[in-house]
Amino acid sequence: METLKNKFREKASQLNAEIKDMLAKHGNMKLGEYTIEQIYSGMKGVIGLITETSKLDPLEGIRFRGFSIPELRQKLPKVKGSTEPLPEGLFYLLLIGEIPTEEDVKNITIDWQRRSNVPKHVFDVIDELPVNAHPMTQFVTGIMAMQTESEFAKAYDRGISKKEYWEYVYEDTMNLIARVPRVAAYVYRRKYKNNQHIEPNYNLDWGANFAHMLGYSDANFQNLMRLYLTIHADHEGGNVSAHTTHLVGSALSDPYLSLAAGLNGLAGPLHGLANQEVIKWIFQLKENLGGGLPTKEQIAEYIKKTLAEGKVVPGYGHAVLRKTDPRFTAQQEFYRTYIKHDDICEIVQMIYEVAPPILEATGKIKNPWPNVDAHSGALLVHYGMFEYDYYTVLFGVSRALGVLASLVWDRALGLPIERPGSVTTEWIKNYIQKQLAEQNK
Ligand code: HAX
Repeated sequence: METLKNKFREKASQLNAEIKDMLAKHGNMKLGEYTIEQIYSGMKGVIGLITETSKLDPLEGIRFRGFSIPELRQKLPKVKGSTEPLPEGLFYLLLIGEIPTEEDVKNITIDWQRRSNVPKHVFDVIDELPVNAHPMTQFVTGIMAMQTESEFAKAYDRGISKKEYWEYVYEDTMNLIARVPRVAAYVYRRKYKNNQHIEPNYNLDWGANFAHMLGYSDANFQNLMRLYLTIHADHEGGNVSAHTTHLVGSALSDPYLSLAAGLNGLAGPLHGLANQEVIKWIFQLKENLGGGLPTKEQIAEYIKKTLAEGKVVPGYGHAVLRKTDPRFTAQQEFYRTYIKHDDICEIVQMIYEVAPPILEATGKIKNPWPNVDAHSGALLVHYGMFEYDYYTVLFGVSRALGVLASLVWDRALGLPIERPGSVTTEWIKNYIQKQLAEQNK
């Protein structure tokens, strides 16, 4: 508990000294150039952010502090009898940069249990929303209502030194992570289970307790949650949810406001909402064919129809990745280990065999391979969670780990308010004319 904070203090002070020295010596070194096309295509490939927690390689996929997903499944502490890592361990790794011991992880579990009380008004505010409001709307509303608890906002209001910012952001981060599963589970039980809520079980770890509060007692569902919450946590800094949390935090909006903003970005269908879209798309495919398992030919036809209607094939493509997402592969392995046979998971596998050449043949899709969202829903359906419009909330609970660990680092490194330049198309046109005139001289 205090040891984690002290350990972070040490790491942050080391890195601050290194950055200061590096900037003094190499601050003027050029990193690269970018093109006009990159500006019009969402700044892809333009390096403009510092994110310490993870790095995405287009071919290899994500590495959390240098560790790949298969390495983490091996190295991070687990509960006895489980093959899946505890998300508490991933959080420690993201924050501190080292693989934690079992004791480090146990301390985090206990600390989060201690901090997990959600004030009643948060549930009251959620209850004011119509029950048919999207689960992400209810979840984010709950987080916004919980902003009354922000230690950072209170401390800033009292007046604190810049040097102390990270300490309060750390406290908010730990409180938020402790509390978001409770809010998320409340939304689930309110919307789908007649408001029959389940009290937390303090004998369980963070992921298993979340599964319990959702109403799932199967040991393998608990394992799935541990894996799910670990692999969805972080994907370097430029994705919409991470970048938004960082950007809003750069104005010194507190972690509650920053996380809520990031989660609103996660709720977009090109980002985290793709996980619900995948299952919706598969259910519609099955329905169109009158139920049962489709053939590969039928799946190919359905993909072509989706493209012809000007829609995206959900779960495929990525802004950075250019190969199968290792988060997809980890879920495939989970299926093979724990489930072995399930119709929807088999359809996911068939889509994986059929979709990439069709997507590639369009000639414009840069990455025809599946991303994390292509598989996650099928596993949830297997364990009885059919309510696919809830899936992005699960993603959001996990994403809180990564974006909040980064927010603590942002304040510890004293990163300033973010303010990239922008230009008009008129400006670009004039710039091109000037460059061409220069060249023709
Ligand atoms: N189906 C159909 N068309 C696709 C496509 C897909 N799966 N992926 C990309 N394209 C299209 C784009 O819409 C774009 O078309 P236009 O030129 O007509 O605008 C073209 O191919 C080039 O896009 P790109 O450069 O390959 O991809 P982007 O970096 O612009 O977008 C996306 C990346 C992930 C948004 C995109 O691949 C997509 O829409 N995929 C489907 C939705 C999805 O699965 N999103 C989840 C991504 C992972 C994630 O963030 N999870 O949270």
